[in-house]
Amino acid sequence: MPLTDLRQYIDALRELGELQDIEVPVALDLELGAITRRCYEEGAPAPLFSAFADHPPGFRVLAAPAGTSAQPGRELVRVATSLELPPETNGLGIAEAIAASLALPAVDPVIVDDAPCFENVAIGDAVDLNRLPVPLLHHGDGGRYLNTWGCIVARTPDGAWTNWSIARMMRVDERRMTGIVAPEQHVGMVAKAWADIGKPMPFALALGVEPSIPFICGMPLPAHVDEAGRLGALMRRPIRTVRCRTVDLEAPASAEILIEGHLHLDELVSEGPMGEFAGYIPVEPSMRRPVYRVSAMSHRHDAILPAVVAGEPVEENHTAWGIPCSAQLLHELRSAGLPVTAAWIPLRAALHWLVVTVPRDWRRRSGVDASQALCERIGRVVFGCKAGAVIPKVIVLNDDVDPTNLEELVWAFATRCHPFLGHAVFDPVATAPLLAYLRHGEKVAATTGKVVYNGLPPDEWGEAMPVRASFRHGYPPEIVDRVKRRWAEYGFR
Ligand SMILES: Cc1cc2nc3c(=O)[nH]c(=O)nc-3n(C[C@H](O)[C@H](O)[C@H](O)COP(=O)(O)O)c2cc1C
Ligand SMILES: [Mn+2]
Repeated sequence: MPLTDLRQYIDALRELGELQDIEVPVALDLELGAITRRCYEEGAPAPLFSAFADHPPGFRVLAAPAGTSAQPGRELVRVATSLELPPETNGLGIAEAIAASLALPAVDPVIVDDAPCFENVAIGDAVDLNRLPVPLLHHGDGGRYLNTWGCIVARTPDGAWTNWSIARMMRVDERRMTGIVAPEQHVGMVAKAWADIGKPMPFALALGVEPSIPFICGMPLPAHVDEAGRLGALMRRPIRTVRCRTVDLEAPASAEILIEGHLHLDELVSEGPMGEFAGYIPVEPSMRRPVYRVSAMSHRHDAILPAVVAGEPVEENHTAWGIPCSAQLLHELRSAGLPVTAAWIPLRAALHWLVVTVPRDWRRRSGVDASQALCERIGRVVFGCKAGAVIPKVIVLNDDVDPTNLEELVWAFATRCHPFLGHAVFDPVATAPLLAYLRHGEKVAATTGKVVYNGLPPDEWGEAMPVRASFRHGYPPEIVDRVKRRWAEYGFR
């Protein structure tokens, strides 16, 4: 069943035991954020808040829309459901499905005549962002964040490229917002193209859209690729869009709330800090960031604002940015002719690690004969593409290791990496400035040192590998079967 709006997704979550309706009034001031953090950390269902102790009625908030679940075997059920995959699909399965769609032709969106968000429309001076239930998410945030999960639509002045992406936005006052507009991100590139012709950038912010959209907004596709067409290919149907009222853009027609206006790169106000994907509220105080001036706000009756409370893994940065990022890197590595079994950003590594696994016969398949040379090639591909801009550390392992299994990963990294032989070091190399440990000068220069840890067997072993001394790997199948069969007979329960 296609899930073409947020309300259908909420119903699907409720049926899967992944939704908690919260009817008692909850404070927008920190209480909502604290509840949501606890949900992430315990794998509890996504909270749907319908009343606020410190805000008038009329709106709801859905938080943790793509958090992980404590249900056994269903850790990523919210992600899988958002992408209309079976609820048990694991991380590698989700990444493979996204990567496979990159080989398909784009399916462009269709423009529909009307959308539910136009049930209530305010234009110009009538706009009041304070009507929305905008929470104070973390104790220490520099403001209230209106956008943590919305789709920002931006189009180049020549009309050739329409980008959809996620970047946080803080409410400033009734008709202004501010947020991160990084020059290396596509919204920053499009805004620069408008600034070059002396104009502010028209934008639309679609909040509370159909559940698949945030996953394409978080995906680091190459520049000049329209996210909407890629999502159409992934979902095997065109995404519905609708014309905005005050800017020449189309936005996802499923939006609960639609905000339109112009981004002024030359008008700066203070923004942040805010709890971030690496797991910290940075020590840097607030920054000067550009202003989004709002010209229209539309919303459905009883509209639902989505909320992500970024921080220690696992939250949506790790699922909706990290998993599509894994998929894009898998695609880039394979397109470069490398024999890669899996490319996976462990959810708990907060996009600071990428694990790449290769089959034992990688020499024959790649034409490369030394493991360090293979690591160098992997590093050139990863660190040379947009998706790898954020990744500082790559771990290369044989594909007997399941990179989604943290116990196996810790053991393999600890026991297979020589402390100083065989790693590929790249220094300096371009970086996204968001990494948690970067020094101030590195953030300003947007360069740092990066590394590919070589966890492959020593070259002198050839294709030989030590036998894994474990129940699962170290015995003939008939012994494993016999032990499993007789387990209760031995007296174990
Ligand atoms: C929940 C969530 C929040 C995000 N917040 C930001 C942000 O504040 N700033 C930013 O530059 N990227 C942020 N990202 C990552 C971008 O969405 C990602 O890099 C994406 O590739 C950007 O789109 P683009 O490739 O079209 O530039 C966030 C991703 C998610 C899923
Ligand atoms: Mn893009």
